[in-house]
Amino acid sequence: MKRMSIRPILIHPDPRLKKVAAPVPDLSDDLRRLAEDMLETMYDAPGIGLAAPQVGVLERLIVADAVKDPDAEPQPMVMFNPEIVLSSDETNVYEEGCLSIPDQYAEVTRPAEVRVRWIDMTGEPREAEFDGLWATVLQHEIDHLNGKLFIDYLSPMKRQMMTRKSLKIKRERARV
Ligand code: K2U
Ligand code: ZN
Repeated sequence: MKRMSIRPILIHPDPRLKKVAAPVPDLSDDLRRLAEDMLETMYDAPGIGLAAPQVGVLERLIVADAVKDPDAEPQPMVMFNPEIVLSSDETNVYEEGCLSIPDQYAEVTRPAEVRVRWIDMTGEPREAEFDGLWATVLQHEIDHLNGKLFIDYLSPMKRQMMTRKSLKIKRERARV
């Protein structure tokens, strides 16, 4: 059985990060392998979330593990075709980062609680409510499936500054 592999993460600006990802028609072993690779890539980064477009796959699949306590059991979450079906009026502010916009953080305000519907790894439909960091991460990842980045919530000035810095990092990493 081929072991899982860590996949390269696309760095902003990249047109693939701005596209709307296609719904997953139905589960396959390839999609399950992709989800496993995304979890391994996320933990390796390290990160607490990752969306398929970030590894160049324009399909509606996200993974997350928003358990920040290093001693706690990891809680890997895999969601195919996730949808937010309800979000609270109350909001939360969190200093977000993004593995596709390295080393830059900014405060983003989002609904504090969301109810999400998705298909899980076994192909079963699921529905649950999330609050706290889980709510933030899942909204951030689902935004990725719609070509939206956390910097899109910032002022044009701030967004431009962070894009320029990300481009600089991207070019440095591209040089051998
Ligand atoms: O790029 C991503 O989607 C991974 C994001 C997940 C995230 C979403 C919302 C708020 C924080 C993080 C991060 O880059 S993972 C790295 C990280 C971990 C904890 C806190 C901030 C950033
Ligand atoms: Zn991100």
